[in-house]
Amino acid sequence: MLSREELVLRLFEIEAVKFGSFTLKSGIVSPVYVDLRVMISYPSLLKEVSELLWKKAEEANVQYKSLCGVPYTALPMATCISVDHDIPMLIRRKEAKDYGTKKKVEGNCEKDSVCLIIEDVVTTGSSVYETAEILEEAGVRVTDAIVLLDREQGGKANLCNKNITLHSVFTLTGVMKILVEKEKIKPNQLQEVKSFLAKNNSFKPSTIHRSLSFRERGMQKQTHPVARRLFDIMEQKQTNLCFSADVDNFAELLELADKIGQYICCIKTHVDIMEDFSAQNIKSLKELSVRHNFLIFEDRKFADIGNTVRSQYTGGIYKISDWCDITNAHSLPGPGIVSGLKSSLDDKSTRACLLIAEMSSQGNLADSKYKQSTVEMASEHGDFVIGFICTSKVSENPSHIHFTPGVKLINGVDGFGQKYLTPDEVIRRRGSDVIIVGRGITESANRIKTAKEFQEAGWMAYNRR
Ligand code: S5P
Repeated sequence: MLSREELVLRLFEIEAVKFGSFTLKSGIVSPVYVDLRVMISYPSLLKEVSELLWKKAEEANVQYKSLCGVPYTALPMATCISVDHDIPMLIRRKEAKDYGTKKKVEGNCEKDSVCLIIEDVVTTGSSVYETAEILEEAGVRVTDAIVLLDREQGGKANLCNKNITLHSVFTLTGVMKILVEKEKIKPNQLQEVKSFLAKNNSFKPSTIHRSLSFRERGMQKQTHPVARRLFDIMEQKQTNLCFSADVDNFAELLELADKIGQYICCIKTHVDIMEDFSAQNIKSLKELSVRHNFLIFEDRKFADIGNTVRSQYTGGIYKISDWCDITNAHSLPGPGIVSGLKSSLDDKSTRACLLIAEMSSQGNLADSKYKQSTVEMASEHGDFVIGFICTSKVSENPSHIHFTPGVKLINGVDGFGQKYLTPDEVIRRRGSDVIIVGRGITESANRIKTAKEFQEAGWMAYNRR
C-alpha cells in the first residue's frame, strides 16, 4: 500500500490534480483543476484509491448493505470495493432506459436497506444528492457518502442539509499542503487556491430558513399577503395539511370540508371533475373556508400562452379567479403564463399562484434545469407567485411555500405511476412545507380520523426539522 503522501504525489504525477489557470465550464477561472478520470489508465493506483475509500467507511463506522458509485468516474472505484470486499453493488443509470422496465437503478434494491455512495470529487455535492434521490426512489436509504477529494466548496454542508454525511479521504487544501511540503508547488499557490475556494463556496448560510418558523416566514417583508395568510393559518391551527378533495359532487365535498376543516390549512379542488358545479356551491365552500379558516386552492394547472390562460382563469363557467385564493401553473410556456394570469387581477394581494417545479408522477420530464428555471421565474413574479408544487424544497427564499403531492402514511406507487412518500420524508427530510393528501384520506374508512392523523404527522415532521 502507498502512504497518503505517496498517493498524493502519484495523483500529481499523473496530472489528476493540476495547478495554474483554468477556465471552467461556468466561465470562472480557477487556479486548480481536478480530473480523476485519468485514474482508469493506472489500475494499481485505482485499486489503492478504492481501498482507501473502503477504509474511510470502516473508520467512520458506516453501516451499509450495498454501495453505489456516482457515474461515471466513481463507478470503477465502487466496483473494486465491491469485488474486493464482497459488498453488493448498485448502478445508477445516467438516463432511465426508454424501453422495457425504465429502471433508473440496476442491482438488487433491498427495500429500506442502506446504500453507501462512493464519489471521486465533491464540489457542491449535487451529483451525490442526485444519486441519493434516485436510489431512494428505488427504495433504498442513503445516509453517508465517501469521497476521495472534497474541494471544500460547500458540498459537505449542502449534503449535511440533506441529511447525508460526507466523509472525505482528502481535502483539496490537505492535498496541497502535502505538495507544498514535498516542494511540488509553492506556498503562494496554496494561498491562491484558499482564497479562490473562499470566494467560490456553494453553501449559502441563508439556508438557515429551514429553521425559521412558518410564522417568521410569514413576517418577511417580501412575503405575499396570500402566503402570509397561509403561514398564519398554519401556525394558528398547527397544520400543514392541504386536503385534495378529488370527489365529483359538492354534497360530498362540502361535507368533507365541514368535517375535516379544522385539520387543514388549505383545500385543493379540481372544479372540472365536479358534476354539479354552480356559483351557489362555490359560495357554500367559501363560507366553510371562512368558518374553519382555510384557503381554497384550485389545482387548474394552467399550461397555455398568457392570453389564453387569462381567459381560462377569469372566464368560462368556472370563473376561477373569482373564488380561489391560490391556483397553479406549469412554467413550460415561459413567463408569459404568469403575466397573463396576473394581468386579469385588479387586486393582486388576494390571489396567488404556485408554479409546478416538479411532479410526483414517475417518468415526468421536469429535470433539474427545468426546476431551476422555474424557481427563477417565480422570483421575478413575487407579486403573484408564492411558491411551488414540488417533491422537495427547491427555493432558498423563505417567502416561498413548497407544496408536495403524492403523500400517504406509507411509501408506494399507484396503478398510474403516482409515487407516494410519507409526511416525515416530505417535510423533515426533503424540506417541503405543505403535504397535499387526496386518496390517503378519501379512500379511508374513517376519513375524519385519517385527516387528523395526517395533520399530526405533517405537523410533527415540521417540528422535528
Ligand atoms: O405532481 C403533482 C401535482 C399535483 S397538484 N402530482 C399530483 O398528484 N398533484 C395533485 O395532487 C393531483 O392532481 C391530485 O389532485 C393530488 C394527489 O392526489 P392523491 O390521491 O394521489 O393523494
